[in-house]
Amino acid sequence: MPNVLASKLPTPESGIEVKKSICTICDSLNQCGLDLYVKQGKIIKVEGTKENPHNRGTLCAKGAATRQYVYHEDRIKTPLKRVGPRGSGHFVPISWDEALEAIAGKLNQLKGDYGPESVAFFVGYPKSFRPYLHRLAHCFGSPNYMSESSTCAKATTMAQKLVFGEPAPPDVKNTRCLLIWSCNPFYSSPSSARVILEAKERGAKIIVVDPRVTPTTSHSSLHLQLRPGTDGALALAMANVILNEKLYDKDFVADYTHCFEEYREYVRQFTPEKGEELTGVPADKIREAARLYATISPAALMFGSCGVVHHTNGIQNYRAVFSLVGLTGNYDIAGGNLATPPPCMLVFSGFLSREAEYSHPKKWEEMAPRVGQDRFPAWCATIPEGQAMNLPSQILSGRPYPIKALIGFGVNYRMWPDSEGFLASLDKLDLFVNIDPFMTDACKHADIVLPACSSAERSEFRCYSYKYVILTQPAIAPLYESRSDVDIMFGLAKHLGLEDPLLKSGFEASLGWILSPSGLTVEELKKHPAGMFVPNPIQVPEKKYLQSGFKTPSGKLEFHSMLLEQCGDYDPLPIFRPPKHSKDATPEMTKEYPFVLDTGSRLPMFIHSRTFRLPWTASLRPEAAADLNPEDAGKLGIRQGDDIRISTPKGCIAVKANLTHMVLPGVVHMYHGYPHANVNQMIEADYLDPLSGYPGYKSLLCRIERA
Ligand SMILES: Nc1nc2c(c(=O)[nH]1)N[C@H]1C(S)=C(S)[C@@H](COP(=O)(O)OP(=O)(O)OC[C@H]3O[C@@H](n4cnc5c(=O)[nH]c(N)nc54)[C@H](O)[C@@H]3O)O[C@H]1N2
Ligand SMILES: Nc1nc2c(c(=O)[nH]1)N[C@H]1C(S)=C(S)[C@@H](COP(=O)(O)OP(=O)(O)OC[C@H]3O[C@@H](n4cnc5c(=O)[nH]c(N)nc54)[C@H](O)[C@@H]3O)O[C@H]1N2
Ligand SMILES: [Mo]
Repeated sequence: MPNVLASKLPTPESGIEVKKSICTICDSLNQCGLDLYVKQGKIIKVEGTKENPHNRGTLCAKGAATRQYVYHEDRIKTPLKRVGPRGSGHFVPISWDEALEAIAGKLNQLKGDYGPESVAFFVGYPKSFRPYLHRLAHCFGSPNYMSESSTCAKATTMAQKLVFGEPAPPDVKNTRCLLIWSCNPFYSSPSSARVILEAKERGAKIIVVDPRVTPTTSHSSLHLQLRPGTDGALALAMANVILNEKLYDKDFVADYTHCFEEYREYVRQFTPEKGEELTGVPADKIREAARLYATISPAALMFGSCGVVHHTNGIQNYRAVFSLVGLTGNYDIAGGNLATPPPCMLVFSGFLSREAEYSHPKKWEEMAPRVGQDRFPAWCATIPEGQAMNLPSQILSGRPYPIKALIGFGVNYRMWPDSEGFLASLDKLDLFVNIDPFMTDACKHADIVLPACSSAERSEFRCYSYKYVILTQPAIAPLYESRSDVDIMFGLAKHLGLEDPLLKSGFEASLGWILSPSGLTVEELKKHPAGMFVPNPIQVPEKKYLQSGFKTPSGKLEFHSMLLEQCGDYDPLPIFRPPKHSKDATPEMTKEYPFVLDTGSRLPMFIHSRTFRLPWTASLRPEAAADLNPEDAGKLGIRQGDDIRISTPKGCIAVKANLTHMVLPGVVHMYHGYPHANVNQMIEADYLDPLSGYPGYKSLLCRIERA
C-alpha cells in the first residue's frame, strides 16, 4: 500500500484516478493532452496523454509545471469590486450575482447613452472560448469583439488572403522541399517540431529564414540569416533569381495570376547583390535558396505567426514571400501550400462546422464600424474583428465614437506597445472588467475582477490538425469560487437580458449547434475522454481554383492586390520598404541607437506573462536577460551576466546580458512580458504596420550600455 501511494499509481487502494484533460498554458494549436492524477479532488501528478497524437505522452517544461499553475497563490478566489483608487489593488469580495448584475446594469445603461458600440469585448491569449464571446458582443449589438489576434498570427492570414484569397498552410507531410520562413517550433511548439524532423528523415530539403541560429536552423541545409524586418527584400531577390533563370511556373503564372508583368518589372531591381545589401544574406545563398525552392517539386512554405508580421512593413513583406508560392506553382497542390476549408477552433480537422455563423449573428452593416476600421481598413476587410491596437487612442479621443467600457477576458496591458499609455487609457473608462485566473497588474486597474478557472477545472473543446478532437471534462472542481469563462459569458448574457436562444442554451448546446454539420456530437465526444479521431475526415482536393477561382477581387492569385487598392493609399504591389526605424530609413537615429532590438522570440519555458510566476519554469532563466552577440559585447566591454541597460528613444529597461552566438552581430533579442523589464514600454504606441495595425515589436532601434 505505501508503495502504491508513493509511486502514485491509480489503483482502487490508492484512491487515485487518472482524468484526461488538456494543457492550455500554451498556444491553442499546440495544446498537449494531459493525464491528471487526482486524489480526493486534488491533482497530485501530471503526465502527457499517450493516446493524444499531438504530444504522444510528452510534455514540455510549462505543461510539467501544471500543478504550480493551477494551485498558484495568485489565483483570484472570488468576484471582487474595487474600493481603492485604480491600480491600488484594494478590492472587496462580492457575490457572482452581485457582480454580474452590476456589470449588466452598467452595460445596458451605456448602450442606451452611447450605443452598444461603446462597449468593447476583448480576449487575450486564451482562444478556446472566442466564438462565444464574439456572439455575445454581436448579440449585445457591439461590433467590437477584439482579441490578442490584433498582434498574433491573423496578420499572416491577412497577407495570405491578399495574395491567395484564403489561407493555404504547408502540406509538410508530402513535401520534398520545406522553406521555413520565421518559425522555430522547437521552442514555440515542441510537439509540432516533429513534422520537421520527419520531413528531414524522408529526405526533404530544408531551408530556414531566420535572423537567429535556432534548433530549427540547425536542422536545415541552408540558413538565410537576414537582418530583422528585411524579409520582403529577401523574397523579392529570390523572385529575381527565379524569373531571370526562368525557373517559374509559366503556365500557372499566365493563367491564374493577376498583374504578373507589373510584378516582374518591379522585381528586376532586386538582384541578389541588391538583396545582400538590403538583408545581409550573401547573394550566393539567395541564389541557392531560390534555385532549390523553385526546382524541387513540390515545395512547401512553412510560415510563422509573428517573426515576419511584427514589423511596420510586415504585411507587405509576407505578401512578397507568399508571392513566391504563386510564382513557382506550389499553390494548392499536395506537398505545396494547400488551401484548407474554414477551420473550427482555429484548425481544420477534417470536418465542417458552423463556427463562423455562430460567431457572427449580425451583419457588419447592422452595426457601427469597428474599432480601428477607419485607420486599418485593410485589416477589417480581411479579418472579422476590430484592431485592438487602436483602443488606447479611441478611448482617449472619443473618435470616431466613444468607448466607455471594456469587458476583458485575460487583458494583459503589457501586450500593447506603450503599455503604460494603454493602462492610463483604461483608467478613463466608465467600466473596466477583467476576468483572469490570476490577480495581474491589469486586474488591479479593473472596477470588477472575476475569477476564471483553469482548463483542469472546466470542459473544453479542442481540434488538432491530426483530424483529432477532444472535449474534456473538469478533472477537479473549480477552485475557490472561480468559474469557467464560458459560464461567465453565458451568465452575463442572461443578466443582460439578451434574447438569443443559443446564448440562452449554454455551452454544450452551443457547441452541439456549431458541430452540427460535422456529424460529431457532444454525446459521442464525451464517450472518448482522451479525444477521438474524426470519423471519415474530408479529404482536401488539390487545385480547387480550377472550379471556383480564387477568393480575391480579380478571381486570380494577386501579385497586385486589388483589395489594397480599394482600401486606400496603399502599395498594391508587395513593395519593400525598410522598417520605419532602421539604418536605411532613419540613418540619423541609427547613430544614437545603433542596434536592432528584436523582441519576443520565444523561449521554451516562458509564454507571454503566464509562467514567470511558476518556480520550475522561472528557475530555467531566473532573471530577465537580453541575448547579444559576443562580438558586440566585447566592443562594449560587456561580459556574461553583466547588468546592462537597453534604451530606445521612448524608454529603457535594465536586464542581464546573455552572450550568445545564436544572434547576429548588431541585433539584440529580448523576451517580452517581464513585469520589471517590459520591452513593450520602449515602443511608441503608433509604431504600427499601417496595413495590419501590428506593432513593430521586432525592428526597434536601441542602444546598449553597461549599467
Ligand atoms: N514557449 C513558448 N511557446 C510559444 C509562445 C511563447 O511565448 N513561448 N508563444 C506562442 C505564440 S502566441 C506564438 S504567436 C507562437 C510563435 O511561434 P514562432 O513564430 O515559431 O516563434 P518566435 O520565436 O516568436 O519566432 C520564430 C523565429 O522568428 C525569428 N524572427 C525574428 N525576427 C524575424 C524577422 O524579422 N524575420 C524572420 N524571417 N524571422 C524573424 C526569431 O529569431 C525566431 O527564431 O509561439 C507560440 N508558442
Ligand atoms: N514585444 C512583444 N510583444 C508581444 C509579442 C512579441 O513577440 N513581442 N507577441 C505578441 C503575441 S504573438 C501574442 S499572442 C500576445 C499574447 O499576449 P497576452 O494576451 O498578453 O498573453 P498572456 O499573457 O499569455 O495572456 C493574457 C492573460 O490571460 C490570462 N489567462 C490565461 N488563461 C486564461 C483563461 O483560461 N481565461 C481567462 N479569462 N484568462 C486567462 C493570463 O493569466 C494573462 O493575464 O503578445 C504579443 N506581444
Ligand atoms: Mo501569438
